[in-house]
Amino acid sequence: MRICTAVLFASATAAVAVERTPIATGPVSCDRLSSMPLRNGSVTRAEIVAAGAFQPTASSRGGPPASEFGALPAFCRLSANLKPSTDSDINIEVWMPVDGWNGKFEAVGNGGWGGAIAYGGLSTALRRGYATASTDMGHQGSGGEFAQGHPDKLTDFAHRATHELTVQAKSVINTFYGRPPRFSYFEGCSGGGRQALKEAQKYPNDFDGIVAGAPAAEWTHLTTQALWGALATRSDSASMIPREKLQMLHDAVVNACDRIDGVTDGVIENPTKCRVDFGTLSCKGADSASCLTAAQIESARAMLSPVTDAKGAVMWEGHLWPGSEPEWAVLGGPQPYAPAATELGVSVDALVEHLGAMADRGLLRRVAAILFHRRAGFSANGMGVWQVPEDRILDVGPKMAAYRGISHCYQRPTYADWPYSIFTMAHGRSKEECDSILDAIAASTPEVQGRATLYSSTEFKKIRLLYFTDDFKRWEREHAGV
Ligand SMILES: [Ca+2]
Repeated sequence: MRICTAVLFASATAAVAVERTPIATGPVSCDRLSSMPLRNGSVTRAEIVAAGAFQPTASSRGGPPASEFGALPAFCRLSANLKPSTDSDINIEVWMPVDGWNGKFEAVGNGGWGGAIAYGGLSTALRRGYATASTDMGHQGSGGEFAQGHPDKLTDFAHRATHELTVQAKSVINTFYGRPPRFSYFEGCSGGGRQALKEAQKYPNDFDGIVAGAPAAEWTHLTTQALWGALATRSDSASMIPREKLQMLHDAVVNACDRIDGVTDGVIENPTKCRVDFGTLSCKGADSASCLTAAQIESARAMLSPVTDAKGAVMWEGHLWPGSEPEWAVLGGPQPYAPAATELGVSVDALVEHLGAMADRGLLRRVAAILFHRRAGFSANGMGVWQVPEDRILDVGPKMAAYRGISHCYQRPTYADWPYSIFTMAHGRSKEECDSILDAIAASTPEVQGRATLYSSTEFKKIRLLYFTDDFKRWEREHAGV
C-alpha cells in the first residue's frame, strides 16, 4: 500500500544488447495475428473485443470497477505464452485500439509478486489511446511460493518477463498497425516501480520514458524492513499502536515539521529534514487516545528507524519517513483475518483470495464487524407503527425506510383492532432520540392517519443466528423438518 509518486527516468542510451528494430510489414487483421510467429512463444488468442464488451476475470479483482471496463473502446486483444527458458511460463496480453491509436505504446507494471495480468493498467492505457501490454510475470497467484526451486521463474519475475513482454508487444503492434510505435513507455507502481527501475537498469533501449512510482526495490532489504516494523509493533499487545492513534501521531508530526519547508500547508515537503520526538506524546496519566504509552513510543521510534543488527550496526537505511504514520497499520497494525486464517490452516493471503472469489460468485455479501451497539451507547430502540392508507403504503414505506436511524422497516397485515400497517425500528442513545427520529418521519409523511411507538420492556433474547453450525443443523432436524 505504497503511495505512488511518479518519477520520470529518461531511458539511458548505454551500450547493451539492442533489440532489432521491428520492420514494418503492413497492417494485419486482428484474427490473423493468431498465426503470427513469436520468438520463444506462441499466440493463444487474437480477437476483436467490441466496445464495452470486455469482461474482467477474477484475477482482475482489486482493479477498476466493471463500469470502467464497460467504457473501453473496441480493441484487438492478443494473448500469448512465452517460454524464454524451459521452465518459463509467461503469459502476456497486448491490447490495441481498433480506432484512434495515438501511435504510442505503454507497457504497464504489476504490484507485489504480480501473478496476474494487470487488467486495470491495460484499461487505463487503452482508454487514453495507447497500444498497451501486461504480463503475469511468469507465474499465477499473488504469493512468492512459485520461486522455490525454480530459479528461471524467479528470473522471469525479476526482469525477464517484463523485457520479453516489451519485445513481443512491440512486434505485435508493428504487425497489427503496419508501423512501430512512435514512442514506448513503461509505467508501474510499487512492484511495478521495481519493474520500471529494472528495465531502466538492464534494458535501457526498451523504452523512451519510464514512470517508476514508489518503486519497491531491493526486495530482500525492503521485506526485512517490513518485518522490522511488524516485530516492533507486534512483539506483544502493549507494543501495538492502536489504529485510532495513527492520525493523532500524524497530526503531531505534521505540526512539528510542516513549516520546515517554509510553507504551512499540511505537507512535509522534505521528510528527511523532519526530526520527531515521540517522547513528547508520552501519556502523563492513564493511556488515552491523545497520548502514547512507553511501549507505544518505542514502537513508533522503531517504525522510523533503520534496520540494525544485534550490535546496533545499520543493515539497511531504507525505512519509513515522518509523515507515513496514517499507513502504519499496513505493516504494524492488527491483522483482522489472521485468527480465522490460523484456525483454517491457510495463509491470510489465501483466505482473503478465497473470500474475494466467494464475493465474485455472489456467495458472500460482505465481511462485517458487529458492534455491540448497546455498549457503544445506542441502548434505546422504539418500534414506530404507522397507520397508512393501503394505496399509499408502497410510496410511504421506502420513504420511512430511508431514514438513517431506522434499521428495519416492514409492512405487516392489519386487523380490525390493529390499523398499523408499516413498522419502523428506530435506534438511538435514549428514548428521546428515538422519539425525535419517529417524529421527523411523522412530520414528513402527511399520509399517516395514526401512529404509536412500542418500546421494549424486557429483553429475553437478542442474538444473530449462527447458520450451518452442528448445533443449528441438529436443531433444524428436530424442529424445522430439514
Ligand atoms: Ca509544508
